[in-house]
Amino acid sequence: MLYPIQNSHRNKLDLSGIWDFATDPRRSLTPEDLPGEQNWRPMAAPGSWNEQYEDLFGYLGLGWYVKKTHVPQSWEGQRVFLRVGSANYFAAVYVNGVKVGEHEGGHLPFAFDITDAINWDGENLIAISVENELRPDRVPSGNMPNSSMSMFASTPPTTFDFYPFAGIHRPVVLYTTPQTFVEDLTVITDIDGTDGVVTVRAQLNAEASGAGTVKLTAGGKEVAATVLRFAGGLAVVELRVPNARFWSDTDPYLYDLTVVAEGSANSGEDAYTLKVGIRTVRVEGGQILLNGRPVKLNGFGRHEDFPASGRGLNLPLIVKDYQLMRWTGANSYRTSHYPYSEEEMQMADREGFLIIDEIPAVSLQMADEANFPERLRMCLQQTDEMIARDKNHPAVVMWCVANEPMHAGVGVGALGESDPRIEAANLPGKRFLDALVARARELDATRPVTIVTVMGGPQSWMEQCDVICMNRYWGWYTLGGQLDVARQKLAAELDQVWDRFGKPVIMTEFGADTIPGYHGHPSVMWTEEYQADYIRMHLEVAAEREFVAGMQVWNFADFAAVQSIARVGGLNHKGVFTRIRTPKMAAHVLREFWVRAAAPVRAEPVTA
Ligand code: GCB
Repeated sequence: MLYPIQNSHRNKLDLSGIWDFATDPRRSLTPEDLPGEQNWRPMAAPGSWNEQYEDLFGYLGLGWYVKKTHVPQSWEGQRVFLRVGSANYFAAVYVNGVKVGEHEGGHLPFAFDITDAINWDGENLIAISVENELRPDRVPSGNMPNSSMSMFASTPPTTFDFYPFAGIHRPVVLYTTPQTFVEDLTVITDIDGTDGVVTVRAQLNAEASGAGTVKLTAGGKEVAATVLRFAGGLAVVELRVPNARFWSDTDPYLYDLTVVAEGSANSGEDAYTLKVGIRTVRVEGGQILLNGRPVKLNGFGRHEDFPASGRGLNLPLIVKDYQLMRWTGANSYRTSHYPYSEEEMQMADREGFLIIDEIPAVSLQMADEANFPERLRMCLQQTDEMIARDKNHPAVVMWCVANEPMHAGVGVGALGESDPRIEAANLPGKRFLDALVARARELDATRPVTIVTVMGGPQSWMEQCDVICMNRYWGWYTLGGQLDVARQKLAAELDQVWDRFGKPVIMTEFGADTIPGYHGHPSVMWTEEYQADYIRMHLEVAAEREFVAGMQVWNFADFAAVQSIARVGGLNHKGVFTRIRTPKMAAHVLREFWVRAAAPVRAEPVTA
């Protein structure tokens, strides 16, 4: 699933813009009748429909997006694909009334070969139907009879704590390739002394043989190159880069890698270029090693979320958010709770952010075994699709295959310590999660794999993880307003987990809801002072423990959640920035720890 690019062998036409949109709650529209007499209204794509119209806020049923486009005649003879960057949750794509494919699951791209459906002499009608119904057998799930979210009495009835935005969330593009083309590239990097070792696996779309080249350049200058010999459509080569400049969070240096597949009798030449960062990631004892050196993942859990655009790709927001994260001194985030846009991942490569990349398996209800087979199928598909999409990003340093799977009888974050007795009772859940961890490892042996666990959940669910990732709310959902006791509980739990597993620990969530502008002395829950104290307490406890390999605050910014007694104005207010990105007091605390503490101490002048 390579990102579509424009070069002299490939073309790309971005169909982002204002589309025609109509709801179809009874599913009565047929693609042959489109556009028809519907009540079409303008709808931006990418963008969630829920925030563009007040009457669509709660609508999760079927909606149709329609757009007409010409396809350049100069493209004739090439293969033409239609690619959707993501659509939540289920999408079907039609070209001139012909169904070209469908896709289940949000947040990941899908593409169909539409060459045979194209009208080269005139306009082409593209229609995409999308629905985001909440169902118990989907991932993530909704409309559960006994969801662990029931304590929030949520509307809509999700099992998770964010708004289930619906629609086309990332660009729809047409792109072309030659008949025989480079369908996939896998780039694996290693370090040998001061040399970089880059292994390239190039896969054609057909079992063709033939020749090609691969070249690595730095600032336009060639640093390594070799020939490719495709056999059965596959070529694997190794490049060596003497005195390589390694990619890291402090020096995110990127090379350009270009693969060329020579043309044949029935196909022109193809070429594909992607950015490559030479780096290694390993886990050793209580440390995560980037290029052999210990690194801490400091930053956030986030959401793709903003007024009006909803979960839709919002490029200025991406730039702004990276700037704000840098300002706090962060070097990392988790793509909670679903893979983020490809543009986000490209920014992470470029800006030097260390990413924990997560599939949409949030709040899997592990007491509900009846729905296991369907959910496992989806989780495996999402793992496959995420790794296929993101495997070449140096920024991605870890795969996460679940966030807070829920064991029987749990309320979100309501519990304290994990009780070892629940482990035996939760073996089916463990088997489910172990299967996901195994799949990620099978697909990519070069990155650590993890699942993010809920407070009070069975610790045995973390056994297979390379890094222990814990969401904990000592001092918020548990022991709210009692930061002194919370500090002791947190410290004790971190030490216990380290004793049991002997692996690096990342706190992937800790946070306190905070109404911006609400102050208190003494600091009480919901005030900016309380959030600042709560975060300071956590960072202090972590600083005393070398095995804590990262602290990711929940959340970077306030975000749209469900309506409930726990979510003021339908927002989760745990952001250190507001939803429109103004800092709360806590953002300054992060700077204190992550910028000032990290600043090099200036040597005092030596005086005689
Ligand atoms: C969690 C979830 C996250 C919620 C958060 C909260 O543990 O992983 O999705 O938003 O707690 O604020 O309750």
